Amino acid sequence: MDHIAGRTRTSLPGLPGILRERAAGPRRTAFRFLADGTGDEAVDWTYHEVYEHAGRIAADLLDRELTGRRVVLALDPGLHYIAALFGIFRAGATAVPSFPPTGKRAVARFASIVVDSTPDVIIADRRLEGRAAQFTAELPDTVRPPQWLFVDDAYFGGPAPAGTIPDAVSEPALLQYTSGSTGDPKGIVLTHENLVSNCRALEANMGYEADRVGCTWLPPYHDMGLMGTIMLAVHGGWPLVLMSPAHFVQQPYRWLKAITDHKVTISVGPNFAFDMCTSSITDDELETLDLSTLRQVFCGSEPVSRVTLDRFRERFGPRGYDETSLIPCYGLAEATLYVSGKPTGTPLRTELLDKEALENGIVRRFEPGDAQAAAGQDAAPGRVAHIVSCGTVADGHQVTVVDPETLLPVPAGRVGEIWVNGPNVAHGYLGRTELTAATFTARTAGGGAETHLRTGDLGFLLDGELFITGRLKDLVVIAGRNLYPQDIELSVRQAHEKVRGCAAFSVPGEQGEELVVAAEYRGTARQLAAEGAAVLEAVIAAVTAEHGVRPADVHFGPVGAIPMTTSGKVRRDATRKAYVQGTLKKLAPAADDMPQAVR
Ligand code: 649
Repeated sequence: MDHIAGRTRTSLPGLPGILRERAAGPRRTAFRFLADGTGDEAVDWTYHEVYEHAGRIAADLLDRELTGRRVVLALDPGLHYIAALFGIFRAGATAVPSFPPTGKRAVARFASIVVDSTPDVIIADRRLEGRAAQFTAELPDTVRPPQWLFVDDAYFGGPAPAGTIPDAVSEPALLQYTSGSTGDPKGIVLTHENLVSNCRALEANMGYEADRVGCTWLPPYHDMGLMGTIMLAVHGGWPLVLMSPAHFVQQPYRWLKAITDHKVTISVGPNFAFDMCTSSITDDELETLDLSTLRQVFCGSEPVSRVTLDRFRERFGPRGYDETSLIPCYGLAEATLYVSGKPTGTPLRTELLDKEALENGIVRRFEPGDAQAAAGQDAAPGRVAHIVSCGTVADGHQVTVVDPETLLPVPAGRVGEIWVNGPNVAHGYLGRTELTAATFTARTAGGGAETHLRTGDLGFLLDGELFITGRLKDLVVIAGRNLYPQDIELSVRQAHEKVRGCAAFSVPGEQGEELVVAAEYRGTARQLAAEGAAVLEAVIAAVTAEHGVRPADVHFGPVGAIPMTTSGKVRRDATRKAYVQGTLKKLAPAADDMPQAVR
């Protein structure tokens, strides 16, 4: 039993306790940060160093009497981030993982997190010192101005704090902001029990391996980069190689090179990361890669595409990548992170389903023997849906698939909303009683006392495996058909090479809901004026042919016009709102595009 802040706890020791134990053991590398994205500027920290550095932060926070208060983490990804995180835990405060407020979008989002979480302290890099006062001044009057704690290498390298620093543990441990909307921030309250239970559920999937080494470039302020990598590595006691998301995005090769160089056995990325590798890594770079050490590669956070995985395997199979290591997985921050994943060592499973039936919520295999189905998605784009299994539900958890209207569990073979029950489910959103009750403690109609998390995701269970088909809120319902926007968006992107991002959604029209497609055009307004008719025609033809619905409008905007979450997901609801309000960026002739004479 731990004795914490005057209370007796019978619960698990928690991650701070686990770090303390590892710090007291033999000096082993906990984290290796690739400061420039390559092996040239690698910095290693042992568990002991992490613990000592966390102690400095904790001492500072304790001086300010912050036990039980909230502390926003506004550092860049890296070792200082991890030290500060565990320092906040050690001081018995609640960590609010965030990012440095630099750049217009980041400042707005950061401010919304600060306003909602009302922290006492913000921990930032000393380079931000000059800008802090102005940031504080621009906060609304209703917010008590936070204090700032600036840190850098000198801070962490300075003299050890005087006296002993207690190991406190707060409840809650962490406030996780969803990556969605700036205008409506929602802070998910996570306890130390949630964090540990998530690690245990993942470990049950992963199994034990003596020589495990992890690698991540994911942002540490998202559930997948924080609970999925940093905390999991501390919990499991294996080393983690880190680089910043920016270094990955600039050159995806660095991710696979780090896997090669450090003999990485476990890594993770959203679907888009696999596409980025396949399309950007050159033949010469390919020659330098050895992916044969990989035994677990998690792929989650957005729909897992069969096409993406096939292309990745074709490109990297010859470099030792074995597709059995790929683990499609599903989860969400409201469930700390992990809900389901393919069991380690089993083959990938993809179901070829009748698309029309799926639109009506029915799971029916596309008839085998049909030559088109055998030839794959491209041969029968309008009729087959290739859905990759997200594996089995996490140990100790239950998934119930529920009809979102009647709130009754759906019969087998039907699509419904995914409801989750188990210890990974968080306690709610900070300060949002009604939304918390509706989201975190839902009950099925006529069911027992059991409460569930409503995920807002659609999917089905088949042979005990979970398949995700889309998001309830994003579903485009036209003339009684349920269209999945991501399918329409794929057709739009493939319709013309100049189309980049896009969002499909519906708006009320004279005869019911109408389909609207917003697309980012890779070119100038003048180019669009010249070839616009052809692009428009290609988009309309593709959507009509492949989905049987003609878009009522196709909106073209510049690259960057479509709102995205900080983790790279299309924000269809926000796109629709902007479209309806007329604020969605449109490609209009810019001064540069005008002929010289009229400028
Ligand atoms: C989902 C997180 C799931 C998310 C990840 C397990 C080093 C390397 C690896 C390692 C350790 C060290 O997106 C992640 C589990 C990682 C283990 C790594 O181990 N959270 S979110 O709150 O930002 O968004 C949730 C929403 O994303 C969508 C759903 O709409 C969900 O509500 N989503 C998916 N959509 C379709 N298919 C999927 N597989 C989806 N997963 C999430």
